[in-house]
Amino acid sequence: MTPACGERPKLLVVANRLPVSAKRTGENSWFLEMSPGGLVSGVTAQFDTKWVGWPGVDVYDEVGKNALSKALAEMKCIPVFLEEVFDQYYNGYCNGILWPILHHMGLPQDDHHDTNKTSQTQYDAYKKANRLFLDVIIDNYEEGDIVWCHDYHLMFLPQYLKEYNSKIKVGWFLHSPFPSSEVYKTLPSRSELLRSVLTADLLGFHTYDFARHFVSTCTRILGVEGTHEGIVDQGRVTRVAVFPIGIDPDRFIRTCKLPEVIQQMNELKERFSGKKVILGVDRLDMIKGIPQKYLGFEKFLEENPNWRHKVVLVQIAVPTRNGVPEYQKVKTQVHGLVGRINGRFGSVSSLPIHHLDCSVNFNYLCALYAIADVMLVTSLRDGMNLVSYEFVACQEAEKGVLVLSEFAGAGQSLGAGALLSKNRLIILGFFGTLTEPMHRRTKEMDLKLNPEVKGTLEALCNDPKTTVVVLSRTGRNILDQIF
Ligand code: GDG
Repeated sequence: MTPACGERPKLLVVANRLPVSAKRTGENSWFLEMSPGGLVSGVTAQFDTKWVGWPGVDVYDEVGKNALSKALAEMKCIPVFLEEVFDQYYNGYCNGILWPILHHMGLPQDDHHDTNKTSQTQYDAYKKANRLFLDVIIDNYEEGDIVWCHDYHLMFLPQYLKEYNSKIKVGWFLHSPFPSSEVYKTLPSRSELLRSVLTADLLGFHTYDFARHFVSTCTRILGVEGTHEGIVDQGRVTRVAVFPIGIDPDRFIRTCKLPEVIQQMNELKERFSGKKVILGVDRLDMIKGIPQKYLGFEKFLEENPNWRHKVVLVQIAVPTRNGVPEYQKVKTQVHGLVGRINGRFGSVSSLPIHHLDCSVNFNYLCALYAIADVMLVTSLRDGMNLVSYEFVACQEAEKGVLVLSEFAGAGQSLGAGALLSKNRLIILGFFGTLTEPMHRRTKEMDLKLNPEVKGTLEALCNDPKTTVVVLSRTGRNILDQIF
């Protein structure tokens, strides 16, 4: 049935991971917690939404699966159980092969041949996982529903959905960058994945550059026509558009006003009294450039002995994808760097780097954002980077500076291009008070942004003490310019 007049359309949001965390508390009981986030709050207001995805835990017994499905149903979530394929699909194909290619890193050395046994097994598991998603959608789909597929985990799903029922409205959104065709074409299954994605009705990307790379890649690899609307193939049009993701700034602003958070801020300020605080918040992923950040910081301390005990870098390095060898390597690498830098420049009473291998709770994260003098985002490549928005939202009382890699999508959304040439000037405002004219200029430039981004930014920029700094490289050669 199509929705009656006045009814909200039904949306099935399909993503690798459901927006919940699930913990088993008994044979047939579960504790569930919804993870709030931009996407969650953004879409639920406009659509009657159901979520389809992996629940984040392996469940092997039917009793457990049924109990979890029932509990999740109350939160409008539908689980896809992926136990049999998870390792090869998620750790293998998604995060070992697709993720590095989408982030311009190319294929890991062993996977350059179609015949490679491991990558073939992973590819088969990927297809199987996409079929498991399809099965769950079929069980829950009602005529007129819109199916919105998310990210590189689900590139075969549009094709499978359309083969099942060509009338289903399908959208696909990519949260990561899309690279140039020169990088993308190293993927053995490049054509199949593109052909599948093109069966969707609408494709979304964070930035214009990613969308443009996608269109030109389709043109070069598949020989289809790219137009200003999207891709035309044998008379059929797949629309390609830019929808930069945002955050819910009010949630951050509200949290920063909670007495508990204000107390945490005071404790942090006291703890770091007399020092400037540089903050990093990233999953411990190669794309986030954490080793590069540490090398840049080391170079700064090396060249500026007078700053050695006056600045601290607090890095929250959230563990992620532990099953993928490349992630284990980067963890070892950053631990080595932290040891070396703290060993070289620390003293009994003061360490330059505070590195945490864990996440912190939301309130504490907001307190850290609020007290930081500098937020250092050094992504080598990043789809958007929400951390940079969140920092700006929390900077109510302070006048910190966001140092943002131009290789994060946020660099474009926040009007990076416009600010780049003023880069040095804004940096000079770092430890001083920002002048009114500079603020006016920042705001004027914000107004040139597209309407979706403008809304978020206007809320973020309410506080005249906050500004955005964008730098052209990854942080390595940045700190000496700041101080
Ligand atoms: C992917 C793309 C794109 C982080 N540490 C803690 C914590 N977080 C939260 C942040 C933020 C989120 O995780 C991270 O989002 P990012 O966008 O910065 O990065 P990815 O995780 O890589 O996300 C990215 C995004 O998808 C959306 O499309 O922007 O480019 O890679 O919300 O707040 N939250 C808590 N404690 C932590 O320690 N509570």
